[in-house]
Amino acid sequence: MMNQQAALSVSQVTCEYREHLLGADQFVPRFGWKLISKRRGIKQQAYQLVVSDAADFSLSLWDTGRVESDQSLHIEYAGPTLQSRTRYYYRVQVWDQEDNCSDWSSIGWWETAFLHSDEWQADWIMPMQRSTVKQSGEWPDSPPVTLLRKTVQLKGNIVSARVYATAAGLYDLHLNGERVGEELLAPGWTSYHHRHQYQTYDVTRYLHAGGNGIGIRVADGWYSGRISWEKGFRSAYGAYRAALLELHVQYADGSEEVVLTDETWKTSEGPIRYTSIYDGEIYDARLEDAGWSKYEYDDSAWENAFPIDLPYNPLIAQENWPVKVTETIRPVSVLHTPRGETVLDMGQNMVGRIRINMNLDAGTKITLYHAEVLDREGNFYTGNLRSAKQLVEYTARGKGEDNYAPAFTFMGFRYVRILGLEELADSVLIKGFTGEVMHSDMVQTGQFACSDERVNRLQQNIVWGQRGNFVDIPTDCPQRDERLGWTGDAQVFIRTAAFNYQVAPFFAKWLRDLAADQREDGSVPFTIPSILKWNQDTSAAWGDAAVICPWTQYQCYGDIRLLSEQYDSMKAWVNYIRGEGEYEYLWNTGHHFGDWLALDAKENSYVGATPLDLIATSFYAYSVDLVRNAAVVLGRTEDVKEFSDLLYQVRRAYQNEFVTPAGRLAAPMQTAHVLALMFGLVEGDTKRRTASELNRMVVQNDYHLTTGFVGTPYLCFVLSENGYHETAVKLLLQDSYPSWLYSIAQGATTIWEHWDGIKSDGTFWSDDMNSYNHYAYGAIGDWMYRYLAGLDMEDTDIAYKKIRINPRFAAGQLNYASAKLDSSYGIIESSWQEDQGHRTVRIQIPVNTEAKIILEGANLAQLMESGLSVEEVEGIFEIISTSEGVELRAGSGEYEFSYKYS
Ligand code: RAM
Repeated sequence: MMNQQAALSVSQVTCEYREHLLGADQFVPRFGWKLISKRRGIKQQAYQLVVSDAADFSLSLWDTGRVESDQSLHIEYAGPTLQSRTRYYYRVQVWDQEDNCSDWSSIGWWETAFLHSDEWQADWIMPMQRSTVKQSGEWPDSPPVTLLRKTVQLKGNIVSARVYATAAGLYDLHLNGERVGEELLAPGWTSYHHRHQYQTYDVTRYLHAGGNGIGIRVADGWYSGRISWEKGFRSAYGAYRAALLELHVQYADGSEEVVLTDETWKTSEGPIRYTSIYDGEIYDARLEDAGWSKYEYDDSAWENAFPIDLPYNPLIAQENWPVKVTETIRPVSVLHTPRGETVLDMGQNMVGRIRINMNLDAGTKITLYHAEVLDREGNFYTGNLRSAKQLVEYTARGKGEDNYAPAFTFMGFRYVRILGLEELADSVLIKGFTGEVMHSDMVQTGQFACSDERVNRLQQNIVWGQRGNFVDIPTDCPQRDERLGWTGDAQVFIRTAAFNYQVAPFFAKWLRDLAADQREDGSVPFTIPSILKWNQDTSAAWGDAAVICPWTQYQCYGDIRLLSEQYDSMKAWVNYIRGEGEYEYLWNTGHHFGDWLALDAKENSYVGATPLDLIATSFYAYSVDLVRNAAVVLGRTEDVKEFSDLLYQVRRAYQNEFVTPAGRLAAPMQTAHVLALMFGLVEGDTKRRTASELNRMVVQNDYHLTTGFVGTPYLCFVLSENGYHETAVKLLLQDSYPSWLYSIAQGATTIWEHWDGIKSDGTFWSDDMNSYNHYAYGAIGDWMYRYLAGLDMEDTDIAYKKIRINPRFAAGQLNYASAKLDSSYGIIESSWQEDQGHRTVRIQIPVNTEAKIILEGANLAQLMESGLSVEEVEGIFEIISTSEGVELRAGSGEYEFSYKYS
């Protein structure tokens, strides 16, 4: 039964979302795979998964045998107990419904690190002297970056070597004069006292028999550096820097050698004189010695490091994709501003750093300032950075050896003002500087395009906003003295994020930090990891991230384990709300951000006009609803009952309080109407009235929105869902202020925090809070994929196993839209085109899934698929004519429908 001309094959295998995973600490990792076939209607009927600790599978550790199941995601390892520091290989073969068998998949592997934190043998070490070097009056205190080194003699034949390392601060690893790996900003930002990541490096190729040198550089970073806008606030986790490292070397004879951080390590300072997340880096290349991590380097003037008593139990293996340079960008031009500044234009508001690669004279001093926008006159503008300096001061080494990029910081910028090289020709400047884009190295999964180029630019801006703000945690902004994991922003954007990129490990890590930082009473801090000093910082629609994010992850990736891990945190949030209001079912107390930055806010206020208790109670209902759904999934029968009752009560309380007896929503704001419709708080006639009233408000406002952070993400959804799709599309295509396309017309290359970040006269919103890279309003992306292009799943489904393709055409406004998603099962596509009353809809459905396809305006008699009448076509197994068009059910495969529409 083998090899039906590749009828069915496994295109990708994963363990915990990666094909190869170095440094895992799950006791029970989970496997998944994607299948492809040229034939239609293919499903998996059975699988066989084999795990071995031998690359050739000569001995299998765990062999499931043939399992009759269509499950191809999250299959839990159930073999013998896994060992630490061991590589395991896995592969799978599958059978389809006709019992055709695939070949074995390619071989994936994962390698465990320390499965138990008490396996760590190394000491945490820190530099003895914390000399404080002040560079100039304006820099906050922070000593130069610490260097730590150690030499070791290794014996003969090395077959493999691993480093396990982390730092209290940020670190990078150097062996024998080379920087190891591409990870940046390691160990990442977590709630360090509870969960502190370490990294695993395969260092086999860096080592040799004989003398070897190991080096670690340690900076303050989020751990002990300046963080938050609160004046003078630093050392959120501790006023020290420390490193922890183990090198494990395996020899061919089976023996092992281990090198540990301890008091025999030496410490000194290097060329990085100052570094900070917000402020940038000061680097004196004349102090560089490439040999500092080599064996033969003379460290006799260095001091001994000292052990520091830090705990091991928070240590966890890296969970998220590491931050890396994912793209390099060349400047598009050099500008000479009216004020006489020399400014590089990168052509894109990007996040990362600038690399200098030039022939400079020794001692030449360059200063680079980074800014997002130019002012009305075309001058360089940094007012919106507030106290963040994001600058680089570089002193050249000379001799043609200047090649530098800051190591422990990142900047949000499009423009770079250069001081110190004014005499150089523009062409030399353009060649000498490169932008390095940095973010968590997630896999891109989504693509959206349509017939309006402005909307395509919007989609790109959303993607750039995601890249720039997914720097290990979901930040609000990447440039000013904030860059914090604001919960509200994350929850509004998560579903869009999960279209554009694979974000499962990214949000899993962040949600565990959320649970770790959640307070005893269940309240959720404003930002995660939590470092702001306010005690009572929680708000409706922000704290709800505790519920919305795990639920969305479950929907998008079917990650039931994460849902179950987060369940207590979800429940605790809802129970917190329950105890907060003056009355159990209404949340009418406390501080809230409300419909943040909405345009109906009072003069000089950021808080929109929609009543705070209405927003709080709406999200209360929504979160209860989702916790109840989670309880159903997790089989918590008692909770299902409890939360169903609670939901009923909260909805009733909402209606009593906010809906008039005649059925009108009392709060006349767009956002109030949006939430009522989105969260199912109104029904029947009241619902119809609410929708038509919302439509009226938008139309009367000449198709402009007034919504802020809370109402905007759902505005187009509720219009499309309630019979006003045309209005939703008009809102999207609106380009006068306020609108999504207004910023595009102003030349934006990322999403702005304010609808009027730059006003039509070219002036700015005030300096005090004005980011040009804030992804919240990018949440419209979700609607673009699901409604405009029509790529969605059934409401009750998870991970796109039951796909729903339902393009909402936009006659006269758009004649083409297309979305693709590389889902957990494989590529889904929904693309449509309209031409003179004729529609073509191109669809791709992955193996082992099926789709409901809704073709509005189609007439069965004329509906064709790839030139055949749909009734004759393979793969389609149900056809229903409805008053709106035709509904079909189809299995996997590629389809091209065409019809004249009415
Ligand atoms: C701002 C942040 C963020 C928002 C909070 C309430 O400081 O930038 O976007 O969530 O305020």
